[in-house]
Amino acid sequence: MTQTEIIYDETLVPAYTLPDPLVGLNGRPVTDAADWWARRRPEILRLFEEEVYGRTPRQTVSVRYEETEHADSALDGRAVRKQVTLHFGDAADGPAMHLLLYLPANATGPVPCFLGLNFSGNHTIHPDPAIPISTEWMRPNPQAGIVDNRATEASRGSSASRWSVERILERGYGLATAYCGDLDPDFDDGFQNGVHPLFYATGQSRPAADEWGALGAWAWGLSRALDYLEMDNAVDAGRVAVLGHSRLGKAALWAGAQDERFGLVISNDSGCGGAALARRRFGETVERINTTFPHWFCANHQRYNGNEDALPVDQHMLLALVAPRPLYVASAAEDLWADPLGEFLGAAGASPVYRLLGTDGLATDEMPADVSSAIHQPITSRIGHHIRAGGHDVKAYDWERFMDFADKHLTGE
Ligand code: GTR
Repeated sequence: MTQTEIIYDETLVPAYTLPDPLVGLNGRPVTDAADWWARRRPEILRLFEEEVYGRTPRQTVSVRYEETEHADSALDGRAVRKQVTLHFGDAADGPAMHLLLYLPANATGPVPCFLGLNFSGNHTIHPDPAIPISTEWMRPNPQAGIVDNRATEASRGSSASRWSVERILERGYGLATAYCGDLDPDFDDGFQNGVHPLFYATGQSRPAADEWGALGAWAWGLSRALDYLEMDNAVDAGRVAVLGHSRLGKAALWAGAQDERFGLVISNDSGCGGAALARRRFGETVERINTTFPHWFCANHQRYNGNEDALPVDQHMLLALVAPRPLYVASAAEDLWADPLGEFLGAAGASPVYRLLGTDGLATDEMPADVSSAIHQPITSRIGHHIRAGGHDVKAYDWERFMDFADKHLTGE
């Protein structure tokens, strides 16, 4: 049924029953960890592939790594900066992802790293003049210096408030980032640009109904960035936290669910198609997201427009795919479009799988009476969570909590 009104009132959330992550499609309960790994986890992963994000191609493409820049003393001596381009496929003008890497200059060994895609080019995350302005297609954003879908010099540093670069370095972490549009520009072009065409079979011109969309391509790119980090001796690739905000939080979760090499997975305000339960239909709904962004999910996902109860999964099961690795779900109190409570309940719903696998999951199942009563009270069990005051954004507060959580669960410091 089409829902025209957006629900922003808890009393209007319809009654729903979540699929149980610990009961198979055939009704058989998961008895132990071995049963989870052998049977239920692959089943849930397949359901997300076929019904939600689309299948990531199993085949590989050739990747050529080109270090385009390296400075041992960047950011006033605080950082080592590296810029590496990953060229995908054999064509000279094929898709390429430009990875920017900052590492603490005073590191005495390989460092743990945060890895996340950015919305508008590497040059927006910091005013550092050594970062080239991205030449890729950008979504319109005149205030941020995007003109005719291209970045201008005015966009340099425009999202610096979302990346606590100096603090990350100070706390002993590296940061790696790339522009999501390097992998797939964020508009619906029938998947002619970006990395999708690299994988088309002969005669194929767009992904099949159960094949990946833009979120899938972004998640794939995060794994390719990790391939690079694994080869860089200055990085402790066993301790890479994949993270993202909003649509890129959805991509980070999908990457972390599929690729078990990620040591920690962090979602910031990821909302619908991210950490928030779809069945609540609070804020953004499946139909709304599939209509505004028809290229994000696979075509099969459209079946669930106004029909969330028919989904064989819900987003708590995406989070459960990260288990038993540490997972952090961050929300913002005023970001009702992303359904903060639905994100909390997604985290809580993943908890039984964490417990089955011998960890504590989310330390509370208690739903906050209302979002505002839970502001700035981070939970730091194996599934971590906080609700920040304010709206849809990434703030210094979020980064400090991510690093506290990484200190506890990723680096053990
Ligand atoms: C919104 C979209 C959300 C979220 C957000 C963002 O327009 O409806 O799902 O992804 O964009 O990425 O900032």
